[in-house]
Amino acid sequence: MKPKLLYMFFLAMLLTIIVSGDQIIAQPEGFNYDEAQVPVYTLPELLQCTDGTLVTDARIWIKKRRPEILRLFTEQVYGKAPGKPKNMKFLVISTDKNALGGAATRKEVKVLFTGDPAGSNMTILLYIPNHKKGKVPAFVGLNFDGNQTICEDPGITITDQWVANDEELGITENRATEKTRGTAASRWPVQRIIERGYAVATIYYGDIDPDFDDGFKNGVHPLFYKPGQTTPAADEWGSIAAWAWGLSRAMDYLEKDKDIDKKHVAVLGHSRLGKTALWAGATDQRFAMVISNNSGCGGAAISRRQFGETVKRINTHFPHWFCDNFNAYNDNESALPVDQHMLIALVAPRPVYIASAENDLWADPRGEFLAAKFASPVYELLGAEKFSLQDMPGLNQPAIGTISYHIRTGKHDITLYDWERYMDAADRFFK
Ligand code: GTR
Repeated sequence: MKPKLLYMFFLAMLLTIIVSGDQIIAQPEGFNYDEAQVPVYTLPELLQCTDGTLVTDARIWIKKRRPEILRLFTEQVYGKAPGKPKNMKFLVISTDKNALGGAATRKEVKVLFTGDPAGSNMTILLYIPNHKKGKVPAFVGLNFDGNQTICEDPGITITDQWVANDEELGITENRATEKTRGTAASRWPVQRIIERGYAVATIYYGDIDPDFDDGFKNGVHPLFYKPGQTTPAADEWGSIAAWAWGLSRAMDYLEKDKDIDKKHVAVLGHSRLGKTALWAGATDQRFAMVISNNSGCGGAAISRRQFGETVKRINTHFPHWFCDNFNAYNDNESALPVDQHMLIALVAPRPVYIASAENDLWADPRGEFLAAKFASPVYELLGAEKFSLQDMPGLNQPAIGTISYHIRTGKHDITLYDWERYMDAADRFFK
């Protein structure tokens, strides 16, 4: 081999090792990643009520089966959440009409859950395109590390809530620093969203409930305890339901904002926040479109497949995410009265977008695809367009419809590619 060829050969080998190494890190060991090892399973009947009634028309779905499925997910999986707090108030804490070099108006709105400015609250960061006249459609989703991470914009208030320590970002005392500005910008292509004519709203999920298991002492749970209660009951909300509740409170605000077209607000989220977006969309029908980005186990993936992350692993690793009743299904998925295609069906007939990533085996891309496909009968029953795919599409070949799906190349993440597709779908349904 010529030296140049030899060099290129070694470079290629090195890259293969790095790429496969990335995959090993991303997919914990000791779990099934082999399609041939997926157990034979039977999904609960989507269109048959628990009492045997067949769901033969839209009325039976709306009046009987949908509420039943919603109740089963509530009591067995995510937990019951309260409604809108009586004394909640919104406080606009900053406005900049000339943000992003004049392209957008930036607002920050504090949601005071009890009305008390010193009490529990979350901050909505909102960008509205300046080039559009009248009300605009919007995307809303939670972020992982604070509003200041989504964009370099120095005007964004840095969260003062608990954040996870991160050596690289210099976070040691669970407090965010200046250094974190813009660190999640690749996940939030704000300029591009604005350019395409959409508003975007986001909230740090730790404002609603910090993401660690503290027995529900912090976050919003204690605001709603009955006298003497110290922890949610077995069928009451875990953190995912609390985060979804926060998204509904953001919707309470967006409905009132004169710049937002409240009939066209899409809720989206990545990973655990994708699970959250699906649950928010299921429980709150004001969300006109629901987007699940790599949501996996407890999100869009079929639990019974036990491919990648399992119910037991998620419940033991993240004991605060779901309600305690969900533990009964550890190593016992077949006993679940629901599976995740039924969660997607709760969104019907509103547009839903399920997205996977090629290397994200932990989230079971095929299980996410199948859940989208198996939700289709409800869309058809309600007179909406049926899912256009029989089999999984090729990489980067999006199928945009009332039920949309894509699997892109790359790892577990939310990227510009994903956002462009979500906006393509929104262009179709919101314009
Ligand atoms: C993982 C978890 C997944 C997913 C992910 C994330 O550790 O197992 O269910 O939610 O975290 O949210 O990034």
